Amino acid sequence: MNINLHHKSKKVLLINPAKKDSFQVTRIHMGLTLLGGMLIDANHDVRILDYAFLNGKFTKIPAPVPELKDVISDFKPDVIGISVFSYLYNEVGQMLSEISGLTDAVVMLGGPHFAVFPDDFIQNPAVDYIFQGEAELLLTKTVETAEKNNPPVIIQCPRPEPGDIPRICIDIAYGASFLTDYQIQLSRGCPFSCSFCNIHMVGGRKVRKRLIEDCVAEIVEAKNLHPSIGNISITDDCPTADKKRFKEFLKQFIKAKTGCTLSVDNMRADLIDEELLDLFVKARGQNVCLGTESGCPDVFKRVNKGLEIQDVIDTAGKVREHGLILGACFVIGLPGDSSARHEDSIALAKELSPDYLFWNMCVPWPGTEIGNWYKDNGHIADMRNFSTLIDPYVNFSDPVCWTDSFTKEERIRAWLKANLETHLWFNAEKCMGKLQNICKKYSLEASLAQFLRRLYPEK
Ligand code: B12
Ligand code: SF4
Repeated sequence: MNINLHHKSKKVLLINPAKKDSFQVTRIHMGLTLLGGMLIDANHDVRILDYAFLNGKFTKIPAPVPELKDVISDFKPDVIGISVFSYLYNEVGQMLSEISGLTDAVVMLGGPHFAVFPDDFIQNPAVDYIFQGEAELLLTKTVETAEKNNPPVIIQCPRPEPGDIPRICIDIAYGASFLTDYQIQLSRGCPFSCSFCNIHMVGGRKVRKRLIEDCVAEIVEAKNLHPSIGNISITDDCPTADKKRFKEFLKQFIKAKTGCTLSVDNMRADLIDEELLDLFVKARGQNVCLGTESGCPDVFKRVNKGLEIQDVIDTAGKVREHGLILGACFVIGLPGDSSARHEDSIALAKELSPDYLFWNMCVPWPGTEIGNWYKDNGHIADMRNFSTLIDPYVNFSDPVCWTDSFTKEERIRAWLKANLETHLWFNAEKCMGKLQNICKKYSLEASLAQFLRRLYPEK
């Protein structure tokens, strides 16, 4: 342990806010657990309050979720750090007002939001520091010298090298003893250039590979300390960017006999082969989620994935042959998409018949190829507070981009139709009336009938 004796130990409260929606998070915020662990190593006292995790239905925490005001009055933090997702923009604003009425702790913001909206919150008097990028190399020093600032100090962070990426520390998170799903990154960054992705502004195009031995040792230690962990989630930007290395991880994970299952958030269809799937099954791998994007060949090609729809179909077949859970991730409204072309996506989803599926609404993040395309060819609304998914109770916000040939209303119809026809997403028991009304409004009675036939096959 690297104890810094030159500075007084600080009390640091790290927070991940959440919406009161039905989005379920089973894991504890990666960035906060890394940064918190680093601060602990530097002899500071740290707590993590991850409301996305604590509010999750699957978290099963028996006690009430701690309220921010109680935590602040009990823990009395010197520094409060908040992680900002763009879709939680409003919640962060509200939290900042609440905090300024409760404490004069120094407030720091960081997180993925600042990759796309670097100027946000600069005017907010409750904020003292804003970190842009990965904060590992600069946070400890900033905490140790923290002071109130108006306007906030903007800190542009250099990306850490793999050896500088610390271990995750979950012990300091409220509710950690109820954690069942432990997430880890074996690498950061991705060399590919999908048109909708802003990886060059987040993890970067260079893949920073951590030592496999260190990653496996970290998993083993986490499992020993927290027997409640039953699954390990790999959340790399592109875990199979180096296939050989990922296979090596699988071999070492199998040898480690942790007793945990393994899941991977996303894998490119062209970087999966038989040997990888065999090892994945031996490692108790559960699922493979493929970026299917669009079933229309022209729209798919324009994503720049460098593969064909047929590659996705072939890989999905192999995933099935290995008895694994198949996931698929579509995007509605990519450049070139239209109501008619969306039918190809629905057809592909029906052909693949995955076990789970996401119909994401397109978000033209600034700095991406599609962000530029929408500037020239369409309309862009505010991307803050927007969730790319429709929820099971038919709540959704308006699409944040559209074109004259694929309008906002047509996109909403496409969203509803896809979710009705390709999986059992909507909670009919709780929102049948709402579903009926919206299907009438968008002339989707036939799709609703299809949905109900699959939901109640016996009737
Ligand atoms: C794994 C993952 C998830 C996981 C786990 C997320 C988690 N809570 O840990 C799950 C599946 C739950 C998830 C959910 C969502 N995700 Co997600 N996810 C990712 C992914 C692939 C990796 C995240 C990660 O672990 N990164 C590595 C760690 C180290 O980075 P980090 O957590 O951002 O933290 C670093 C810095 O941001 C900074 N930092 C972060 N917080 C703070 C706070 C302070 C005070 C400071 C100083 C610094 C700091 O320092 C950290 C260390 O380097 C990223 C893509 C990416 N490359 O980041 C998308 C990404 C973060 N997700 C995204 C989105 C949109 C979502 C959802 C909103 C999905 C939706 N419904 O629409 C939800 C929100 C969940 C929530 N409320 O917590 C977007 C966010 C875009 C944005 N501008 O906000 C990203 C960037 C993907 C993308 N390119 O679109 N996600
Ligand atoms: S493979 Fe994934 S991380 Fe890489 S550019 Fe494409 S979407 Fe982004």
